[in-house]
Amino acid sequence: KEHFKMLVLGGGSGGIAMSARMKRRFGADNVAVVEPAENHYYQPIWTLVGAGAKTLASSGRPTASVVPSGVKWVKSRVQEINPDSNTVVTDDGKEISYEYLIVALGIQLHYEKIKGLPEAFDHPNIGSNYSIQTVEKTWIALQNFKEGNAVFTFPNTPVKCAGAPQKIMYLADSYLRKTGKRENAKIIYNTSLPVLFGVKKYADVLWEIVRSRDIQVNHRQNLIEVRADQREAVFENLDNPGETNVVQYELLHVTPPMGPIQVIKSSSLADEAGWLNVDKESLQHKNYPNVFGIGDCTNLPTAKTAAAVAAQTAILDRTISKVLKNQKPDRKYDGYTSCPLVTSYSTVVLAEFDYTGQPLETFPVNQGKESRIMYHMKADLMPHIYWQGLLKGYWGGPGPYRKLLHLGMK
Ligand code: FAD
Ligand code: UQ1
Repeated sequence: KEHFKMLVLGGGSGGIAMSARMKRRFGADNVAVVEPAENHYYQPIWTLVGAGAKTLASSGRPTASVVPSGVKWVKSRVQEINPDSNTVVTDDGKEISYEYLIVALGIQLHYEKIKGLPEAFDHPNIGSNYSIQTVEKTWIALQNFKEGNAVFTFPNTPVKCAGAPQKIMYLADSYLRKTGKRENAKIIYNTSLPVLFGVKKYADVLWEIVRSRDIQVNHRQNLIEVRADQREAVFENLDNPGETNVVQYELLHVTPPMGPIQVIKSSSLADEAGWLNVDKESLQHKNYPNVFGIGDCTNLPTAKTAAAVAAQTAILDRTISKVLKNQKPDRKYDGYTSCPLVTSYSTVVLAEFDYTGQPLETFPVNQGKESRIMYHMKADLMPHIYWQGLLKGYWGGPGPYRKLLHLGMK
């Protein structure tokens, strides 16, 4: 049986960033990360991959190249977590024990919960930016589009990057205008939510954009079935259960239902809903003080993004340093999260907010406006910050820069 002082579950954004930080704290020999995937992907760029502005290949690197050197990569899937005995079991039967555990397993995609999926992805007019297998299909569907309805969905579950389901719609609108096909298109956003975006300041801007670009928004519409042969998408009206609406589509972009990771859900680390049950300020587990959580797998009541993960890495690193000294965690996570709302091939509205749902903006300008500079930040600068900063344990979010940039300003 192998033993590590610090064991990290999941080699995604949070898991790799924390592995780098824990290597500095414990020494590489004492740290291991469990991750089955051969490649690590920078998921935020998939919005642009689906719109043909970046390649899928540019979004991935071998996992071996992002696991910090000297840290042990256990190339397996975690199958069981037993926090009462400080052990985990992998799918290939290994048992690993730990002194401290960081859980960074992400969120589960559930395409199969929509009738007709995933088989419908074999048809050339349906795509989804949320998975490696389907993101390039979005771009194919967009290029194939001639006329008719272009339909975009938002499911009836929590999701990661809640802006992404509509970013691809604005890009599609831009693409169809550029290629002269917009007049023959009706763009429809069918969302399960009662709002367009959770923070009023940014929702107001998005509503202006939706109106000026002639996009139809339907609330409380939840995709339940895709009949790919007939090109029909079936939605249920969440305000009137049993009532369904069938929409004919020429292009369909699906944002799948999502939920907690099964291995967490079936362990004693989960809250009633199945998410990892952590303290929202320290990120320490509420019942197991040697267990910590980060990112999409947790029940932190903020929007699930890589930007949130970045801010959480700095807090969690600090929390763990305190726990090691038998002191109380002191720095508190404020719920910082950010969503660069791509509104065309050259503009972004940079939403940033915290637990209170109030804007918490980095730059001393009004970010509630479409901006070209912010598009470059998203498309060209952010990937470098991700690979060279976040994953190496140096980038802990823009908090310190926000304070600098606002010096001397009210
Ligand atoms: P992940 O990075 O998803 O990592 C989870 C890891 O756990 C994966 O590597 C997985 O293989 C592994 N795993 C799962 N189950 C097991 C198991 N049983 N055993 C071992 N390992 C396992 N964020 C932004 O900040 N800005 C954006 O603009 C943005 N846009 C996005 C657009 C799209 C289309 C998508 C899909 C996401 C976007 N995000 C964005 C969200 C961002 O990618 C995630 O919030 C972030 O990656 C979460 O990090 P994580 O470590 O919690 O999970
Ligand atoms: C961020 O820190 C981050 O994580 C690396 C992202 O993920 C891709 C983001 O999209 C954003 C916007 C941030 C926040 C950074 C700045 C400079 C506002």
